[in-house]
Amino acid sequence: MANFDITQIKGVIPAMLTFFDENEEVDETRTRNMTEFLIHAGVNGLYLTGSTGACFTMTAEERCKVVDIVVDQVAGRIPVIVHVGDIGTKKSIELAKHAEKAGADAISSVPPFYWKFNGDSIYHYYKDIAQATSLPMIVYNIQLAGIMDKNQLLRLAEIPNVKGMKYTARTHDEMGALKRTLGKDFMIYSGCDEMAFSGLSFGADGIIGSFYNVIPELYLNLYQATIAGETAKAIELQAIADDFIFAALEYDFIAAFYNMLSWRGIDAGRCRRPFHTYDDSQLEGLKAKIREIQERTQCPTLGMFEA
Ligand code: MN9
Repeated sequence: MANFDITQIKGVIPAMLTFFDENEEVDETRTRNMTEFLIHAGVNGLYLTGSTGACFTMTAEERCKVVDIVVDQVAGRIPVIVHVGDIGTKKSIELAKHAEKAGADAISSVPPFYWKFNGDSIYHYYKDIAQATSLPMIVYNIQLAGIMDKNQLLRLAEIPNVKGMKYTARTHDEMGALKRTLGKDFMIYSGCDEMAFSGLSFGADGIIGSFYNVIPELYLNLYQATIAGETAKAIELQAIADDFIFAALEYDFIAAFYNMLSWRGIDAGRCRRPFHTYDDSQLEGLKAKIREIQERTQCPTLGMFEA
């Protein structure tokens, strides 16, 4: 049973990494530990088995296993969204049904990709999945992928059970217009961590992204400052976050997250290939950059990374 209504899902929501052991198998202990770490940091929800969670490297059974572990560990304390996207509708429906049975609060999906599906096929993909459960569906649009335009998104928003949108883009004019058109109860989540302040300023109810795995505290402060109207503070925090993100983007950043977590004292294990597990010695430049940003800004979150 879901514990939260979609309108209660807002704030800072990490697109959670998936944790593996030395044999690249889903690691239950590490998954539970990371869930606790994020809850104690104060995050407002979790987004599971998305692209940051390496879902396209995993079998359906493995994805379900991650959902079962995290939902059990969360135990209703914060909302859980499960990404069920895949290229096959039938596969996504199975993942969606499992998410509902497991006790997730919402599902989400990227559109089917690889083949260039037309608007009708994409519409039916979402409709079929949304009808398969009673959970709210959060459509995931990556503007840069160029798969769905504004009219297509508005059409999807008419499907019963489509109650929100994760919108990843570096410009927010269209996202703001969607929010104004679809209204306050249609939830919009900005999905570009570099643009969190902008997204929130243009009406997003929350932010879902990968960097909230490693610097959740900084983004919680940014979110609070933004909703409190403390613009100067929010912009300053976004600038610190951006320096951090741009440093990480020099690397295979999803892979580097596992090392970064270990610098915060969390045993994150290895990542699943083709994500390349870095040896710390390959990331000396990144470590030095984080230290430099911390010394310059005195940001307490960055102070939690071992020097
Ligand atoms: O979940 C992520 N976007 C994509 C949202 O994966 C396309 C972001 O968190 C990015 O990883 C981040 C870095 O560019 O903004």
